[in-house]
Amino acid sequence: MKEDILRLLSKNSEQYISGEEISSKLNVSRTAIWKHINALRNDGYVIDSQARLGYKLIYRPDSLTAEEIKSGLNTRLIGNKIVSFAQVTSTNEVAKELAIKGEVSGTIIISEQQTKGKGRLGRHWESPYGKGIWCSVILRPSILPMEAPKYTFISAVAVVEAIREVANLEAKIKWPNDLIINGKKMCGILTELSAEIERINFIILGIGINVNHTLNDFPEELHDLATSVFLETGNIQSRVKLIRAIISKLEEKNKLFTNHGFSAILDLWKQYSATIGQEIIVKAQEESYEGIAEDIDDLGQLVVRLPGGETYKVLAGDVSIRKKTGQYA
Ligand code: BTX
Repeated sequence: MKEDILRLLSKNSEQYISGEEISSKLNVSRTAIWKHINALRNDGYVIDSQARLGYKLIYRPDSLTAEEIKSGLNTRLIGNKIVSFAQVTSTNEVAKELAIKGEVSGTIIISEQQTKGKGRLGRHWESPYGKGIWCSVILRPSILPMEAPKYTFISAVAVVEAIREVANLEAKIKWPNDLIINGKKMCGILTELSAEIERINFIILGIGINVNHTLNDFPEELHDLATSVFLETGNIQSRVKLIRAIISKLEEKNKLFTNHGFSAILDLWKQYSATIGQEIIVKAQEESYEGIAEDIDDLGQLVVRLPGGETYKVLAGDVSIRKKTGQYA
């Protein structure tokens, strides 16, 4: 109902809309409308009310609520349902619980803060309140489980394009799951899978983006490793605009993948890559390999040209890229 009221207020943003009109359009009592308007005010919306005229929306906050994100969103699959929280342990964990209970494909879980944000391999992901975008998408694609990592690539391409469009910032993709700028991490993607041998039950696409962080919003150990859209552009960004753009791009890239195959995604991924052609060290489980990152194969594996001339394919690992100084970062 809050969403519907907000939609009506937004449509009439130049003028007042009477309680009576809202009441008849949405088929609810005037008292219920008053309650929802107050709830919206508590969420940070400024809504003026005048005795004879009704209500007028004056200001919308940059809050990552389902109502705010949904208004003006035109996607069919991704974000068809959005569940927003002020605080969760990890949006991936909440998404997983909901997916097990049967939540539909395309549902997004988003939170202003995560207390136990997860990176890969049990690492921690810093997710302070109100600064970033911490979200997870439930998907149920008809592909083989071994193809699930392709969704990390689809997401990376979508997020790069959204950041370029909204913030005019050229982030690059570091294989397999980071978006970096000037060598520092701005976004991480964590794709998790529930599957049987031949069938995916669901994929959880976890996306974390540092948006309006100042340096003080990061713990000291991340000062040299992490950055945010604000730190790179000097401008506070609308997180709502950015998440809407990400949702639209995810839908677009998911369609591209379905209709034209993974090679269409890889072509874009390579354009945005910070890894291909670089001297790298890749740590994969117990082993480390040093060489040139030559290509990505059609399963998303990194093809490394080793010093002896032979190539080695890595399915999962952490890459450090050699800088001009000779150091790896
Ligand atoms: P990763 O394992 O590649 O990166 C984790 C590492 O990144 C940490 O060990 C730390 O060094 C560094 N790090 C931690 N927090 C940040 C940060 N905010 N910015 C930059 N660097 C950081 C990357 O894993 C995948 C992260 C996915 C996060 C999303 S948020 C929404 C969803 N829910 C959830 O719990 N995880 C995902």
